Parts: sequence; C-alpha cells; structure tokens
Amino acid sequence: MKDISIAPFLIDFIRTATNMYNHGWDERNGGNISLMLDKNEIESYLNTKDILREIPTGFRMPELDDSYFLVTGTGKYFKNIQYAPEINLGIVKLIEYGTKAQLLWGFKDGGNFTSEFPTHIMSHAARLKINSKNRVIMHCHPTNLIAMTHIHTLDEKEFTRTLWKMNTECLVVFPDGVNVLPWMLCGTNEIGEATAEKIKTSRLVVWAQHGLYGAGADLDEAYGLIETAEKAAEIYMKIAHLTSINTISDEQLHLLEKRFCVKAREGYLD
Ligand code: 2HA
Ligand code: ZN
Repeated sequence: MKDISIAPFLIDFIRTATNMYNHGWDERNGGNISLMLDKNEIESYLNTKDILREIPTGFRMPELDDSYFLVTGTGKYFKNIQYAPEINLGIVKLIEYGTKAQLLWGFKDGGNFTSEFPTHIMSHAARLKINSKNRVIMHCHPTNLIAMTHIHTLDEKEFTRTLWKMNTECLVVFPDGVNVLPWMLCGTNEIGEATAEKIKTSRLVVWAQHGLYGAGADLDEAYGLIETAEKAAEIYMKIAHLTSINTISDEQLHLLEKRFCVKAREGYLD
C-alpha cells in the first residue's frame, strides 16, 4: 500500500481547504467539503475491506450506494486540516441504500462527518443527474455574498444579474447563474432537499444569511465558481451605497456569450 499522505486527491483537498480558510470563508468550524472518489483511485492507498467503524447517515440515497467520499468532519476547523488531516477528514463508503457509512480512514479522534452531509449527498445525487462527471460539493461562508443577502432582493434572476454586471468574467464563469434559498435551518434533511433541487439548475446555491454551496467536476471548478461569485459580491458591497454611472449592459453580456461560447440562463438577459 502507498502512503495516503501522498495521494493526489488528499493533497488537492488539503490545499483547497487551506485556501478557503485563507480567504476568510471558513471561520471556526464553518464550511464543509465532500469529494467523491473512485474505488480504483483509493485502492492503492487503502484496503476498502478494512472498516474502522460504521456511522448512520440519517437519510436514504440508494443511487449512491457503494460510493466513496472524502469529507470534512463535524465541528472541525478548516484552519487545522493541513496539520492533522487524519483527525479533521474522513473517507467513507455509503452502504445499505445510503443509510450507513463505513469509515475507511480518518476521523481518528472518534469524530464524524459534517452535519451538512445530508445536503452534500443529496446535492451530489442531484448534480450527477445533470453532469455524470460531478465529484465535488463545497460549502462555505463567503463574507460579501452573505452581506449581499442582507441588502439585495433574494430573487434569483435579479441576484444573478447583479453579480453578472459587477465584473466581466462572471457571465463566462457561471452562465447558469446563482440560485438562492431563503434562510432555513441548516444541518437538516429539509435544507438538503431544497438545496439539491436548486443545485440542478445552477452550480451555485446561496443560503441567505449563511453562505454558499458550489458544485463541480473537480475541486478547482467548485472553488473557482465560489471565488468568482464572491469577488463580484465584494465589488457590489463596495459600490452598492454609491451612485453608479457606468454598468455592463445586457447587450454587452450578449457579446460575452458569443465571444466565449456560453449561453446565459434562459430568460435572464433582455
Ligand atoms: O459545518 O458551515 O453549515 C459548519 C457549517 C454548517
Ligand atoms: Zn455553514
């Protein structure tokens, strides 16, 4: 067996979590990430028959039975992941229609996966139906996007159009826009189901006064989406109280669509 600390998926995961922390998106135990792994990706590092313990998930997800996930732990701090991955992260396999998880590695202090695991797994299942290559669900607390949910309408079309008009690259990076959920109680199956529904039509789902969910085929895609949307929200928060005398017009957004071969969400541009 190879040493798991040199596994590319683990190194990439740790670097991403550290960058998220450095951005200020994951204070204290804020945020969580899950990365779906292929069995053949982990077999050279772990014996998948060696089960450390079983953890009930509190949900059913038959279509993800036998799937493997590298996931952050509940109550764990992103800031500490790089120094103690085996305590702060775990690798689990879903079994028995997704109702249980077998722990194969990590959570060494007796810990458990993130309280947002239901939302992650429901979002993986939803996103995989749209793109079979989706592997990442990522949640964090980006300051400016949260600030924006205090002062901007939560109407998804309006919220998306505001972000697209803050910075030229936004429409190119997230032509599917952002979907928005009103404040809901986190850590529940209800917010999981609502997020999974929203993540079908956009890879970004804002949780008002809480944070953001991002989905992607790899860690860079999900991270890059969040980074770009958060940058746009930062610009919005810098100018919202000022008189704006220039903006990006819908006509200019159409030019971006043509130049970069992307299609803005249906009905969002005039
Ligand atoms: O994991 O961010 O939403 C801590 C959270 C809960
Ligand atoms: Zn959160």
